[in-house]
Amino acid sequence: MQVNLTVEAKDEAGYVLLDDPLPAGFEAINERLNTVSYGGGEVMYWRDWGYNRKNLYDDHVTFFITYLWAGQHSYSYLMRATTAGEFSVPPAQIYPMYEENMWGRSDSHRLSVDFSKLVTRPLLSGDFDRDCRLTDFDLRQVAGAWGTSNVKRDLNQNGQVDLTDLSLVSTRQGNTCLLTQPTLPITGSGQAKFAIVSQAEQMQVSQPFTVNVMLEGLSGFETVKGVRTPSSVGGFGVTLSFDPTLLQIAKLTANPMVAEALPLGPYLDNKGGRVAFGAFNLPTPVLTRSQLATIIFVAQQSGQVEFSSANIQAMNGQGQIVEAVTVITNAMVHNEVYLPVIVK
Ligand SMILES: [Ca+2]
Ligand SMILES: [Ca+2]
Repeated sequence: MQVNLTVEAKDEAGYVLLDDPLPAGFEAINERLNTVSYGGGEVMYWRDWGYNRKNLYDDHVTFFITYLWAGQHSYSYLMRATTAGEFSVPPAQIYPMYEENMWGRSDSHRLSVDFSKLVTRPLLSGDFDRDCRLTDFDLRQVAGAWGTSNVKRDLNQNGQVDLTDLSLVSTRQGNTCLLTQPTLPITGSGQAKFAIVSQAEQMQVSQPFTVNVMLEGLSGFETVKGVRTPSSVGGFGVTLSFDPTLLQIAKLTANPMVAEALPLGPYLDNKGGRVAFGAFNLPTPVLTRSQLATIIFVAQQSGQVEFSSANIQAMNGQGQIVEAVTVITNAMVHNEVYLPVIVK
């Protein structure tokens, strides 16, 4: 449930602490969206929330307010019933930390938790650890199952865990099962262009040759905190199929920048002729013509090499799916080497 605290301040005050004890049988829920971060990650300004810091403890919640203007102010947090029963709700207190002549408190009252209400906790799709909120933890559960058909992580039930499932959690991060925050659309505008480039021009049986997976470019815009900003790549997933009688994968090396992000895969399946990999939460910006990974194949016999069903997905910096297009440079393995270029 949401707890709303209303403060009526007759005078302005500095360095104010609002302290609300939790009733026994309740615990506070960290909504994530509503916390203030200092350094690292995105910076929230305290005026956006009306306080500098919200701290959740086992038995109380505090708000620290650097400057409280005269007038009415509202503060809120979420708490969850953990036990059924009848509980007393102790009063909240508010006071400036360095002024003893100002002090305020709320009424105390009683609250009862019905056992039947307690067991019917609402479900939040994608909340894998059942803590009633969608966080980075839940996102990592999907990322860990990327490329598989894990039914529990396949949120849109289309038979595979891919970037769409990641986007479903990512764009709703911060949601709780009690209070749904506004969410972003799962699909964003713009187009990411990838290139699969066979680098070696001389390919011979039994010799390794290199294929580079590159980001060619990205068009479109995304809205970051209400500001229209050129798109950045936040994640991608690539599945390449090849003829395993012609080629075998020797090694896949991800660009260090990609390796820094949350990895998707890689899956190297020489028997099935498939290689799948990707990354999520890429540090931005990923520059145009960035190499995402290098795959070293070894040619098994002569013939036309075709990376037939390249399945590529891309995500912008907001976790939204954007259109992905691929340019593939295929190759021919021969004893006498010859390299045609086919553009898809
Ligand atoms: Ca969760
Ligand atoms: Ca899916």
